[in-house]
Amino acid sequence: MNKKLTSGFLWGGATAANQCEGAWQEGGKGIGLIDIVPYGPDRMPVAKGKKVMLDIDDKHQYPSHEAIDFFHHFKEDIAMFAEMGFKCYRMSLSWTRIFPNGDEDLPNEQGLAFYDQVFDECLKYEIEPLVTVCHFDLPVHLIKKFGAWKNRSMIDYYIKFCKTIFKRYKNKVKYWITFNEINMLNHLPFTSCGLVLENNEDEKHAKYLCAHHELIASAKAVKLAHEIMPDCMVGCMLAGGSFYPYTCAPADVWQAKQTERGNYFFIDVQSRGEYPNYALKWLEKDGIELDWQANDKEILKEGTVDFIGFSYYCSRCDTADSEITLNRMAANAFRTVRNPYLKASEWGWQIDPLGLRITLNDLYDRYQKPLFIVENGLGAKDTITKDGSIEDDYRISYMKEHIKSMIDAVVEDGVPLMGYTMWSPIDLVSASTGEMSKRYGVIYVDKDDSGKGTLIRKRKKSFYWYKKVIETNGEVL
Ligand code: BGP
Repeated sequence: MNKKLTSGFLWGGATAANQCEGAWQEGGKGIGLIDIVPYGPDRMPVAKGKKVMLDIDDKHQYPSHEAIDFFHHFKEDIAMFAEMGFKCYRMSLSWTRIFPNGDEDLPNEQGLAFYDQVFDECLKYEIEPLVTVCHFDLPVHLIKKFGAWKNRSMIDYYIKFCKTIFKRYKNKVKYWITFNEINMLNHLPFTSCGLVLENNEDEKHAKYLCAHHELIASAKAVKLAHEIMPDCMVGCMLAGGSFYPYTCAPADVWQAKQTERGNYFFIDVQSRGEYPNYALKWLEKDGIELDWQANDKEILKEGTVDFIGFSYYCSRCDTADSEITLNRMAANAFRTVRNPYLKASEWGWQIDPLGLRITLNDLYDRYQKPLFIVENGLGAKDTITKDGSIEDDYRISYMKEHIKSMIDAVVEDGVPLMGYTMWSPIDLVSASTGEMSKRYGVIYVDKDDSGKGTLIRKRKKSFYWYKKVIETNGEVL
């Protein structure tokens, strides 16, 4: 059997503007969502949509303000990606670099020029950019003025942003993603889409409204991208990871299926162009009315995605037994039962390489569209040895097992996979905790949780390992 990945397989890494760029007030940039998400114990409540403070407050430390200062280090960082042989670099654009408040008539030229330089640097090394239009990011001004995605007018601002960047970068970027982990709206509503609940507002209703507007915006963006860039490919992006029933009791199987549907709902719409029946029934049952407009159905149909991008860190487990505790920390903000068969990372995320093969197969069975693993990696604490090296064998082992499983899905199960961009090739600020010490990189960045450090970059042991993996197209792991 052919045990090889195709030669055009897009190996690489993924980052997000809000977690790596820093320079939060340079180049005409406005205040973005992540600039007000605090570090420390207030982060998770805020991330979940509670206790939201929409102004900068000196009591909090905002790690994203400097982050790893990719804004000033991008040439050095991309050169290191190139040294590893990257074929693809997934990154996102900071909305507020381009439209500082979101509702200006004209974009900020300095912001556009910055990304021109970043793309040029990638293309110089023949690294294909894969660009997420919106990765946990939006202008704070739009939250204050309209209540963010609860308001339908967000669609127009988002599309204006899309039109600007599609036209500007049409000769440099072929691969696009409309929203990062769109289903995270259910789990981290503030971080994901700026959802702030007003007094007595029904949370479910508010979330569905945001979802509907994001789905219409996504579909419009796909259509627009195809008009402006006929050869481009546009994907959706799911926080992936299959749901297992905790036992084979039919009630557990049903519960796991229902929870999984809640996860798939978004990409069911983005890839099939219509609301699935189960979601329509849920809305009916909860008495939720969405602001459907005359041509919404047509828009969804015309804007289906070309590929399914997804992140995979862990699998999940669900039960119908209310006596069993569900633990949100065990699975990237998702509520899950601890799976007794799996080990977990230092942050409790359950490690399940075979689960990646299962998820790849589930997704392909469900959608029959090309897939793209756009995030996968291990958050861990690294130590620097006396001789200055970083021996991160745990990270190598995590990635090795997941890549093996990915190759099995491709060569043995026939799943069409466009590429694999690990999260993240370089240490950056953690989205859920705001820590620097939760490191994912194969490149170390000297910066600690209190924001101190030289920002010097260093190759970890995993850097050389991943370089070899790419060089041999996954044959040497
Ligand atoms: C995904 C997000 C990323 C990234 C990653 C790791 O959910 O798309 O932005 O942060 O998870 O999560 P964390 O940084 O919380 O460890």
